[in-house]
Amino acid sequence: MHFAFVISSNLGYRIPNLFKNDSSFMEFETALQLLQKCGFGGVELNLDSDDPGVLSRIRDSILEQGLRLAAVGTGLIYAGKGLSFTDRDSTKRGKALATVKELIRFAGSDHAILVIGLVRGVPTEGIDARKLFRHSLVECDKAATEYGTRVALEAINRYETPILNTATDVATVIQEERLAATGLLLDSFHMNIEERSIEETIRKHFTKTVHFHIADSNRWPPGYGHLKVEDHLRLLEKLGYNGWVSTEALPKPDNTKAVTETARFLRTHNFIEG
Ligand SMILES: [Mn+2]
Repeated sequence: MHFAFVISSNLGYRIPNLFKNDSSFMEFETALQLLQKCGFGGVELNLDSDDPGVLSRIRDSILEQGLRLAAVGTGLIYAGKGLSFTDRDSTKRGKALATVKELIRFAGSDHAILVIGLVRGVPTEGIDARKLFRHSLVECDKAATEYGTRVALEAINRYETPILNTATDVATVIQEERLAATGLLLDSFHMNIEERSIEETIRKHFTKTVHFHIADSNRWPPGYGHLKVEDHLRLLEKLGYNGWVSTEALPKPDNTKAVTETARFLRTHNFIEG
């Protein structure tokens, strides 16, 4: 089990968008140094563009800090740019899919996971969201097979999207569409809202789980709410989970403390050394 931390312009350690703002690289590198110092092995990034120059600069910065790219999130394509797999405008859907495919290629070249979360969108009335979303998933799975990337499809709580709220919803789509390169992303914050039991969900879907997000009940870093995140991690460890666990929390109490307090939590419960 390896530990990463999200850096992005919304969740995690919050920095300005790397594609819009050249000076944001200063803040990005400060964040990377802090992760390295605190004992994290990797970083998860939410990206909303496929500009090759920026992507290669991102890769260089991560490697320079001795970290690994754990995962690439795509939610900002929707949250920041308003593009999604279920938009009523086919041009917008096409742009969302093309960007995600390029990011699948980028992730694959570093053996990183590609996360499909909110890029599914929030469908408006009269849209066959199920059909559109499944079409995009099949396309992403093909690209992932081609580039040797693994796609993690996330169950997201009902307040953010009506599409695939539970782990069972996600597992069903993967099975029905025979997605070979796609597995589940379980997130403690979303499971706390949608699932009857977080532990039972982990056990039931463990063999298809390829990525894991942690945050506490209030989406603050673990230890700030009322979830027993340490029990979820202990169970993953017991089951032999060998993938990444990324902390995807709000930058609370502030950017730095979100990282240092998560590291303290992981050390206290003997998940990282130091
Ligand atoms: Mn998540």
